[in-house]
Amino acid sequence: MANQELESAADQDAKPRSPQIYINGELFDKENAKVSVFDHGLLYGDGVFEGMRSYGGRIFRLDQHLQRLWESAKAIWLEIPMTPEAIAAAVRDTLRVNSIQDGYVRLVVTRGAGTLGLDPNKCSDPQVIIIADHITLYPDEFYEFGLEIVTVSTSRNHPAALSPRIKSLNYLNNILAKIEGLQAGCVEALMLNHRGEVAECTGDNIFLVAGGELLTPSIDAGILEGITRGAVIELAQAAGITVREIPLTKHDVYISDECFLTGSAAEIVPVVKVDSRQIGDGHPGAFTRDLTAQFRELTRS
Ligand code: PXG
Repeated sequence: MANQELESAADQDAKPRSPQIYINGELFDKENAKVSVFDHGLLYGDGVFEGMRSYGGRIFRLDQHLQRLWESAKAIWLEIPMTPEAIAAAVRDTLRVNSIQDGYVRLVVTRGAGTLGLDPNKCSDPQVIIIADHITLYPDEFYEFGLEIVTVSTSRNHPAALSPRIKSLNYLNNILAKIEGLQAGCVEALMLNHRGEVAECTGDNIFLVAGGELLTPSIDAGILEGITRGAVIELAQAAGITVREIPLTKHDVYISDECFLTGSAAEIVPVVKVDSRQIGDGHPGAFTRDLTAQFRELTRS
């Protein structure tokens, strides 16, 4: 019924005036898309989300995003009140209604409105929210000339306290690191884990190239298992490049030949300076450029 509503909305008009936001089977103008101030998503960051890219009106690796959403929800005892198939259809319809081909989709599931106490059992209806928007990419020069990043003092959440594999609505860990990065003049920041090893950036996974091999922290370093990360690993392996998921230190980063970040929003972005040290020859390297070209091919095909 919800999807029928969406279908007809999509058919009626290709370009609505106001962006249409999906909440629990209904579409709302952006101005009227609201949730309760008692929603535990707001009060406690109690909920999960996905950030996905669409290319030519299709979500890149939607199945993997939905799987990760369900895994995040399971980890926090949140029951998503729809099937993956129904959410997939709602995501596609929301893109279509908003006439977005190449864009960004934020899929959010909150715990729902409850009382002013932590108890999630007091929350009645989880809110399923889908926002389709145009993506604001990093400026072109970041891709052409590479990024400078810094290691920040905020370490990644200890996996025993809150697993970084959960893509939860509580992003304070990453936001604090992001603020530290911005204060140092960098749009991305490198976070270490509880062991002092390289983990990931605030919204991106990290890769190094050293001795012709591709190196990246493994999931048990306490990182988000990025969808883009997975795609890049597959592309590299298909190209015959050895990929090693191993513990990495800041030192490994400093002496690497190439460094790049991956994420749904950023795709693949080269890094040419870390903590004031030039990486490789200070320009995006050949592995990074090749993998970027292959990733473009994959997403646009
Ligand atoms: N690590 C963290 C902590 C992230 O939040 C990634 C890695 C990369 O994962 P994916 O699956 O996207 O390859 C993320 C994802 C945004 C935005 O609006 C952030 C992400 C994704 C999409 C948009 O800043 N982070």
